[in-house]
Amino acid sequence: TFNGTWKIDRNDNYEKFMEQMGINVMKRKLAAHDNLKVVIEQTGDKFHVKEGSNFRTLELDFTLGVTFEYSLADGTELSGSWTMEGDMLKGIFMRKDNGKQLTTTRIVQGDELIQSYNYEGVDAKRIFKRV
Ligand code: MYR
Repeated sequence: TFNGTWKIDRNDNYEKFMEQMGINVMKRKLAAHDNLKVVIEQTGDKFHVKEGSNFRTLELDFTLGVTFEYSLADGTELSGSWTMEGDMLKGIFMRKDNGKQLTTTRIVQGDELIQSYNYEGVDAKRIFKRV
């Protein structure tokens, strides 16, 4: 289950990923230590997510398979949806500014939530621990 409070523990190749996203070095340095915390509440195919970081706090709702809008901390707007494949959440999002695709997955392994990202051939992971 994805339900619970998840706090960022470590990143893998996130710096390179952000660079590929076109984020400048100043913002990358800050974002690498954003203290991201995500609270996930799943009820059937509906999710309520609370996100908190050094940059912002926000809450959002989405339903599996239903397109919604999401803005990154730097203002980049995405549109897309999550679906469930087995135990894995798979997200396919499109950047509104350039039409390029960002894919992401979430999976729980033990006491960790692993979120993977791909953008334009660069993969990264952010690994969260259950609080
Ligand atoms: C959520 O389920 O938490 C909201 C929807 C997430 C959409 C995809 C997030 C991609 C984040 C990429 C971070 C990029 C930083 C350069």
